Amino acid sequence: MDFEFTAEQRDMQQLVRQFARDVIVPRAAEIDERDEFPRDIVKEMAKLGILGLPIPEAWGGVGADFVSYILAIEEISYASAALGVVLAVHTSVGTFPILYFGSEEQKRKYVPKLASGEFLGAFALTEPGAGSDASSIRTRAVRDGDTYVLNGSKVFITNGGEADVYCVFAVTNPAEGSHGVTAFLVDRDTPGFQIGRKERKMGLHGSSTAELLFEDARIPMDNRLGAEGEGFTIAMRMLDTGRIGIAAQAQGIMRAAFDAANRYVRNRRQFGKDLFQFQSVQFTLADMATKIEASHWLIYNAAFRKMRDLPCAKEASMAKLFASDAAMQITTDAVQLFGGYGYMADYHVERFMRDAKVTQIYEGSNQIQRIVISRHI
Ligand code: COS
Repeated sequence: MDFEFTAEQRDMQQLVRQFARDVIVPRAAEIDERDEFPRDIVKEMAKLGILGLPIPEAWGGVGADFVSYILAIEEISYASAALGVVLAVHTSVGTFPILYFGSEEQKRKYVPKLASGEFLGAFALTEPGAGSDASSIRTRAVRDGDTYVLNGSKVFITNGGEADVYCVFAVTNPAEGSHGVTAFLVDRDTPGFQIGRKERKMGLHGSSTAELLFEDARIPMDNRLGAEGEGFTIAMRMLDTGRIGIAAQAQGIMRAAFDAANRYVRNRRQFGKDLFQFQSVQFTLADMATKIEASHWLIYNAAFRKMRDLPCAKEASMAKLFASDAAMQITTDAVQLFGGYGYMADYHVERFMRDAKVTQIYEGSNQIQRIVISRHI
């Protein structure tokens, strides 16, 4: 087993790290406070190729490997978890489904635009009554000649309202349960498709989370992704990969919290000593560093397996479960080390803590990750 990143992976990490530190870090607090989608930064990311990193050059992407992509999510999330999820959702579950399951025509129509960042992608599975229990979705797609008529709604859709194309899951055959679900590519300007309520969230301010409403939206046959009834498998396969990205997002957040805490305890004096000189503080930092290291190996093990086309569903769920719990613990500990200052917005660690929470919830709650893991063992 090779434990080193390649020169190309390191170069990519360096490039994205520099961009994140120069362009995103100075704006991160403002993005959080204004809670507005940072379109200008997303455009800058597109110019650098970040929105098409793991997409083959033949399809307009950079052609970087999957590990480089995961490193990029981590670096962007270190600076802003909100931008980290824009990237992760756009790529893992917005672009990959088309690349892996799309017809040649669908790939030609969408992938180059998504890879260049001209288009932003999104993934719409969750509904008001179907979150963890994804196969109980109700959005209906009824075939009518050479179109499907979509009715229903989706909630909590990342990039909702900002994306140009949505991978939407709907029931084509209610008698078939999960085998009656079909995937569709829905263009933003489809008549009958509207963006509903935009959510106000605990964290990830700046990333868009919206409701999607379908009222007799006619989707051309050509926009059905994969075969009828293949939708649930497509969703599950894409989430397997997506969860590695969310784990990397958690990794970026926890590293940012650790670095902030590690700096702070060397400058803060109480009882005549630097905080760092108290053994309890050293132990807290030691625990944080150990969790970061363990999480790193789980994530890169899953990413290497995915890169080599080896089964990775179990490893992805383990990485997401462990990294998100570690991020929650580490950001909470960071706030505690900062004391009263940690609770104040000016010191950023409270933002890291708010941002970390959702990584335990979305792309499958950690209870769902335990279901996936236990089924594999
Ligand atoms: N890859 C390929 N196929 C898969 C799969 C995967 N990872 N997971 C399940 N399937 C297939 C199964 O093999 C099964 O097919 P067969 O009936 O032919 O055997 C079918 O899909 C149904 O699977 P299963 O019976 O396991 O479905 P469940 O209803 O029990 O649900 C979980 C499985 C809980 C894992 C699934 O509903 C899930 O992941 N829920 C969370 C959804 C989620 O992450 N939402 C976040 C959305 S993005 S914010």
